[in-house]
Amino acid sequence: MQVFLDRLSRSSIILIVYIMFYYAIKYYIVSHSLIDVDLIDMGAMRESFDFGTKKMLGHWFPRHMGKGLRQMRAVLRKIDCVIEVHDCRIPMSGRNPALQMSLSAKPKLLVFNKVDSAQPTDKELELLHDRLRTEGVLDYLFTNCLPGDNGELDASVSEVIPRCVEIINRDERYDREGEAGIEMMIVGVPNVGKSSLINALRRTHLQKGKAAAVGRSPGQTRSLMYKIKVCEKPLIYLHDTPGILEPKLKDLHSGMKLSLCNTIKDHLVGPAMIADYLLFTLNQKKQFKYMEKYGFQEPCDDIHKVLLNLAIKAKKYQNRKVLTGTGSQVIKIPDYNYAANLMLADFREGLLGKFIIDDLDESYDSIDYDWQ
Ligand SMILES: Nc1nc2c(ncn2[C@@H]2O[C@H](COP(=O)(O)OP(=O)(O)OP(=O)(O)O)[C@@H](O)[C@H]2O)c(=O)[nH]1
Ligand SMILES: [Mg+2]
Repeated sequence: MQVFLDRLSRSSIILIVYIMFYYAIKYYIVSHSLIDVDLIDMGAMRESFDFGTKKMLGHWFPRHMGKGLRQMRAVLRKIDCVIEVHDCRIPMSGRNPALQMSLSAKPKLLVFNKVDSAQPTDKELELLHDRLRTEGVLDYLFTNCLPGDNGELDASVSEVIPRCVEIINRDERYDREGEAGIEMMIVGVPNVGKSSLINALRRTHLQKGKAAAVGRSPGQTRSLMYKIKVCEKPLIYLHDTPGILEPKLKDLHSGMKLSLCNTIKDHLVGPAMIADYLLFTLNQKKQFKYMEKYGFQEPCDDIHKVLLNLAIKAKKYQNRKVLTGTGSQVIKIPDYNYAANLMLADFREGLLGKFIIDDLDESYDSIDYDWQ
């Protein structure tokens, strides 16, 4: 009996060692063959982006946007100047024609915020200037509302109020004798930094703390915030508004660019699809910082390989139930969703390159839009 037990325990140890060895080899082969994915050469880069069967992006026009628009129209009469804020990375596709039309009656300053993430070249500044001039837009500024490492705000913020005052004084309709202060409204698509600009202006001109809530994801400001004081001399109040998207997006490329800049909730388009568009854009724009960031030897234009690589490197897997001949089994597969979200977060933090996404020398048709 003792001999039998000894043999049994010896053979079970051998069996366990064998199984462990088998799985170790299998894991090594699978993980290494996936990590060393064949990253393809530059010749095979995509010329255009295939949206597949996706003809429409998920629309995001929640109730708070409709309410915000109504509130904006209600106070518009009292407003002396509108500050229209845009994400500088998408100076063309990020502009909402519906908003532009509804507020066109008022003097306006266009602010291209997040200039730190766009880092426009002289050539791009020239192209943008020419485009804006053809639209009759001469009043525009670039701002960065994020404090620097020393905690100081960028000098661009202090240009906003003097420029608005100049625009208001130039306007013949301005006659507010006896009124207590100038009232301005800040508008734009979600997440471009409207509330951040208000806080930055308060800090610059009043040395006061934050008055408007700021957040990383779109839809932070959900209803109009009336009369936030931003300057004492002259006395200026700003109305903060919720970001408003067009109910109907202009085209798929504009929609994807808006998604890349986090103005549309990611789940409406899908992180993997946005990550694919990001990869396509990075390669098109020859922004290859991602190679160093993710340890690739060469550029790659295949989102499946990239996401697989990132998920395996981060050891992120998902359990997936599959049916086999002997019943259902749970297997681990690399977590694409985690990898896609990681890529998007890296891009939005500027870790994959800081550049203008729109092609400024490409023809851009501003569309007639019935926003009512
Ligand atoms: N890189 C960079 N990020 C900025 C700048 N201004 C704001 N942000 C960031 O952009 C994000 C959105 O800022 P908010 O001020 O909440 O934007 P918003 O337009 O008010 O957003 P909604 O209220 O959702 O429409 C936050 O994470 C800010 O820190 C900027 O100049 N540069
Ligand atoms: Mg806000």
